[in-house]
Amino acid sequence: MMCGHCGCSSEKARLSEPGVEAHSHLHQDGDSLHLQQALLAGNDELALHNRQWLTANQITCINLMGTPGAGKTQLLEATFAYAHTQSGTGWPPMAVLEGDQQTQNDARRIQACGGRAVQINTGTGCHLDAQMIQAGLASLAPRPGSLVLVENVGNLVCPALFDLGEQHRVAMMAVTDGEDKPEKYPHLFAGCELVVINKIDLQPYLNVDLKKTKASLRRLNPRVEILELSASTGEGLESWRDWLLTRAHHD
Ligand SMILES: Nc1nc2c(ncn2[C@@H]2O[C@H](COP(=O)(O)OP(=O)(O)OP(=O)(O)O)[C@@H](O)[C@H]2O)c(=O)[nH]1
Ligand SMILES: [Mg+2]
Repeated sequence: MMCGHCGCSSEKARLSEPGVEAHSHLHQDGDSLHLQQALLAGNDELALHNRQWLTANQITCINLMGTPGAGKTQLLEATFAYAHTQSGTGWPPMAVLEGDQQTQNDARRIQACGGRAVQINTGTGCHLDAQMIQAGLASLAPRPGSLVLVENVGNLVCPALFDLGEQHRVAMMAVTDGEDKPEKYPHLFAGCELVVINKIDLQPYLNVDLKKTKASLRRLNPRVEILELSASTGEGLESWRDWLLTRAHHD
């Protein structure tokens, strides 16, 4: 599936070998715009299929997008650890689809926490798409009633364009990313229900002004929820748990 804006092709990327040209940008002429629209429409059709399958199986799917290194995997690790300490108290079965260009690192991190995870490598691709999620779900085979957490490729641009069939979108940034990320990358932050601002344990060492971040978020997305937390220390994790469990299907 080709990215309609930067032109990267994850399909080509998965088949590519070392040394193959990595990233070719489309020219924004009339023909390529047609091509982009067709590709995005193809993605939307598959996303609809995924959503119908998820709903039929009472599975809640959350698309976690954000900056590289924001702490997406660490939040998922912390979520599994938290659920483990509270087993039997409202947590559904959980499983993870991990998206990265290369490496199995993040799936291994989730598995080390006792979680089920499948890694999707996008090669030169900069985002997950509905076709990858369809294949990932087939391999993950989540139980009916599960919560499936998708960690998208760390990137604030292209993941926002691709519907995966998820029911909920979460954007994540860290205090170390700087307060202006929502203004610079508005599409992703405008299109999510929740923004997680991570690494608040580091705030005392930085000059970052989170009031500015939150004001930009509210301008872009007046109904957005904002959670400040530290996936490392566990501060704020109760609110994340509450947010997740409110959205999860219950048997
Ligand atoms: N101080 C602090 N460090 C954190 C926190 N969360 C994550 N980190 C650190 O930030 C680094 C990146 O964390 P990851 O969980 O790998 O980030 P990610 O968003 O999954 O990164 P990519 O998958 O590469 O996009 C690691 O060294 C983590 O230990 C936090 O709340 N506080
Ligand atoms: Mg990660």
